[in-house]
Amino acid sequence: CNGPKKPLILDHDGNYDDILVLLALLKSQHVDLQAVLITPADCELDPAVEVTGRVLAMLNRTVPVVPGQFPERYNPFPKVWRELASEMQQVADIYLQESEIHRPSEAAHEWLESYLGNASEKTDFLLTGPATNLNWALRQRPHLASKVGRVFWMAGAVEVDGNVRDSDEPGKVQWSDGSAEWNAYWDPLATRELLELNLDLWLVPLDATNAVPVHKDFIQRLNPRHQVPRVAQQIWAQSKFQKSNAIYYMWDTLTAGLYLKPSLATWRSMHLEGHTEGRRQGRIARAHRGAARGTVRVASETDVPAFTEFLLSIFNEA
Ligand code: AGV
Ligand code: CA
Repeated sequence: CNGPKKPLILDHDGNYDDILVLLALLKSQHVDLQAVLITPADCELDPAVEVTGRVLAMLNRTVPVVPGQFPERYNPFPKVWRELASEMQQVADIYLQESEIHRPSEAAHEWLESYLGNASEKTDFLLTGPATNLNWALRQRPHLASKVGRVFWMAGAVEVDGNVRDSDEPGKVQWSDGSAEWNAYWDPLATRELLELNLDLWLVPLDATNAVPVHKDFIQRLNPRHQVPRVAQQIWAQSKFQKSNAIYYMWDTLTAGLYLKPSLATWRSMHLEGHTEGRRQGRIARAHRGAARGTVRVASETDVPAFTEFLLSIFNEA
């Protein structure tokens, strides 16, 4: 897609692939990044803000970095995963210069309300963590939905198993039967409410991301002679060979790739709803027929080789 750059807000939650998404968007020619909102979900907030600021500084960008707040009720991510942002900060300490971060004093959802209120055109959203901030802003001021363009969200598991497991943090994940995906599970109410907002929502659930585990050959093809692909290579290597031995997928980078090039996947229209109670909380499921819900586009089959080449071309392009 050529033509004018599109305004975009990234809302991420500081894990490895969230930061990789930021790197990819900054290298893409087609995105005009307005702000980075940070949801304190799969990260510790301050290291996530710091790494984000350094990545922006590396590419000479002054974009607001706006920390979000915790919802009243949420299901915490495992501690070992939340600590990965500080591991990345150690990488940042070696490779990237310290940065002056432009950090507004309002919370992310309040910042977003005034941003959308002042916006003259629509802004797209890429959510690679829970949907708390966008949902809060639009609950507060529903008319601002007219300022929201396409929303791409990595969340949910529709026709496959979820990824919330008791083994993620033994003894702590007591509320899930394993049917939910983590981004949808962290703030189940925001998940339900966002699906009811009738947005132009493009969902990238585990149904699609299960096809893209991180592979060694992909990491090897990043060009270490340039700074951006070198930093990306470091982060991807950490993700693949992390201590916990969990399989790391290209959950968020697939979502960013599909935002930039939707034709890399096939999309199905579905009526979806989010569960908020009991052990199915956070599960995104097909809604009953006739339910008054907006239709959502759901990524189903990705052309994986084409996606891989596309992502490599973004990182390795001079
Ligand atoms: O459920 C996928 C989401 C993505 O946004 N996150 C990681 C990605 O950023 C949660 C998650 C699931 N399994 C994980 C996760 C793991 N093994 N390590 C860290 N985070
Ligand atoms: Ca994420």
